[in-house]
Formats: sequence, structure tokens, C-alpha cells
Amino acid sequence: TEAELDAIFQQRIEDEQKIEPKDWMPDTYRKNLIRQMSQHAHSEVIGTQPEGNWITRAPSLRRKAVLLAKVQDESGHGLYLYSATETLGVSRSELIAALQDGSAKYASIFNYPAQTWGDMGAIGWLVDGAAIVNQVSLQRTSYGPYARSMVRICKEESFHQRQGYQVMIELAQGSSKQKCLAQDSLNRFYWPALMMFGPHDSESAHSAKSMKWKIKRETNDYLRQKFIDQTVSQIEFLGLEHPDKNLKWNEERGHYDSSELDWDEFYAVINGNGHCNRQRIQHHIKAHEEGTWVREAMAAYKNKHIKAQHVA
Ligand code: FAQ
Repeated sequence: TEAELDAIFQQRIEDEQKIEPKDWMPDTYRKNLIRQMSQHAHSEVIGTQPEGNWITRAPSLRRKAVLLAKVQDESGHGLYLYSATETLGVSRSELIAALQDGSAKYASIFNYPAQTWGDMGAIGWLVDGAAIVNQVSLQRTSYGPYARSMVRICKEESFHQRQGYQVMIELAQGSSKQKCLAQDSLNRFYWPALMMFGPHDSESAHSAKSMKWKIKRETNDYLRQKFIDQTVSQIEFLGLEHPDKNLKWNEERGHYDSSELDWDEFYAVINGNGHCNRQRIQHHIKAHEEGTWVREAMAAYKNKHIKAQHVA
């Protein structure tokens, strides 16, 4: 019966066995995974836009090459994640349609504009930094293809994080104007980076089930706290001011206490009303339409080969 299958499935999860594409799984597990993994894939792809915008304006050839490689990596992450999601029985075109009609979300952070070169430093350092904290924990997620994609993605994200921090070091140790640029980018990206971890655990619709199924291994608040704690000494090393004036070490908890986030802003952004939501989706639709001939050519080429095989 369904209840027996459910119990066997949950036991496999408890035993830390990976669930593979052809294994039986509850429909709700499959749906929740498709939701999270596809939104993760969309984030990687939409996430290329803020930085892609600066490739032509990088301050040196070396910086341009590094940024280009980073943006290319993010597109690659999108591809691994779409492929991993397709193993759950959904097609790439269905996933893309859900992104474009607004029914699937992507990380809120990518709806903030990248206004200066300093933002390239702050995004690599803070946004990739927050992504790593989340993704390291997802290396142990219960679904095999997702877990394996995270291993490779985390390696690449560490390079991204370091290139961003290096941009910040150069700016922070440069002229007073450069230092101001670094401080301004830190001030703008710090709060949205904290929002990447999602709502408080008490408000998180999916956490309880995702934790039970070990899709998520740590909660939103736990991972956010980890990121807050690790970022303090990185800001100190740069000699910049911490954007959170209420930040205070709490001896008893062994963590930093910090300001409450602006949750109205968070919900406005995830519901489509951030600075760049419309622009990001319009750009995606335009690029997708411009790529129609490539998809058609690939399909025609495949059909030609199938026909040739039949003749032979
Ligand atoms: N933005 O019940 P929960 C990257 C939505 S890293 C937008 O807590 P869950 C690398 C959530 O989807 C970024 N929406 O949900 C990179 C749900 O909506 P739904 C991608 C958010 O899933 C760097 C609702 O709120 N990383 O791209 C956000 O248990 C630089 C209720 O929330 C991942 O996706 C948000 N911040 O926990 C690329 C990691 N937070 O679906 C380029 C994998 C929540 O019901 C450049 N994902 N929502 O309509 C996860 O770990 C989880 O999905 C969470 C959310 C933690 C994001």
C-alpha cells in the first residue's frame, strides 16, 4: 500500500541512503524537489544578468577574463541543475515556461541592480559566499543527482567567492574614492544577501517537510546565522564598517545578535516587485526567443540522423 511504501521510503531517508531517479518516491517529495531544484536552476541563470552587465566595463583585461569565466560557470550551474531536475520527470521547456510566467521563483538577490564595479566585488564575496553556505549543506541532500551537482558547484563557487573578495581587497586598500565604492557596495548588498536564506524558520512553508525528507539539511535561520558570524572578520580584515549597527557578540549563544531584516522588502521582491524583476524576466524572454533558431536547428539535425539510421 501507499502507507507501506511511504514508511520504507522514510526509513531509507533515515538510513542516509540517496534516492535515485528511478526509485519510488512520494509524489509530494518529487513535487517539492522539482520546486526547489528548478528555482535553484533559475537563480543561477537569472543570476548571470547583474554581473553579465559589467563584462564590457571591467577595469582590466584580466578582470574581464575572470568575470567572463565566472558568469559562464553560473550558466553551467543552471544547466547541471536543469538536467538534474529533468530526472524527476519534468521537461526543460515546462520549467522555463514557469520561470517566464512568474509561477516559479528565483533568488530575490538578483532583482537588485549592479550599479558599480564595487558591486562585482560584493556580489562575488557576499552572494556567492551566502550561496556556498547553503550549498555546502545541500551536498548532503537526499536526492542523488542534486547532491552530486552540489559537489561540483561548490568547488566553482569557492573560486567565485575568492575573486569577489579579491576585488573588495583591492578597492578597500586603494584610494579613498575606491574605499568608498567598496563600503557602498557592502552597505547595499549585505542585507539582500542575508535574505537569500529565506524567511524565518517560523514562517517557512516548506522547511518542516524538507527537513523530514532531508532535502534541506539545515534550516534557513541556522544557515543565515552561520553566514552572519563568518562575515564579521571578513569585513574587519577589509577595514570597512559593518552595515549592521546592532551587531553584538552574544557570549551565551556563541553567535552574533543582529538587526531584524526588512521582511516587507523581502516579500515585495519575491512577489515580483523588486527593482529589476520585470527587466530580468523580459531579458530572459528576449534571449530565449533569439535562441529559437538554435533549438530548431538542433531538432532538425537530430531528425536528419534518425531518418538516416532508418534508411541504413
Ligand atoms: N528568494 O518555505 P521557504 C546562486 C520562497 S545561489 C526568492 O523557506 P524553501 C549562485 C520559496 O521559494 C541562489 N524566493 O522555502 C549564484 C518559497 O516560495 P514557493 C540560489 C525565496 O524552499 C551567485 C517561499 O519563499 N540558491 O544562484 C527566497 O524551503 C552569483 C517560502 O520559503 C538556491 O536556490 C529567496 N531568497 O527555502 C549565481 C539554494 N527565500 O516555492 C549567480 C536552494 C524563500 O512556495 C551569481 N534552495 N523564497 O513559491 C534552498 O535552499 C531553499 O529553496 C531556500 C528557501 C532556502 C532558498
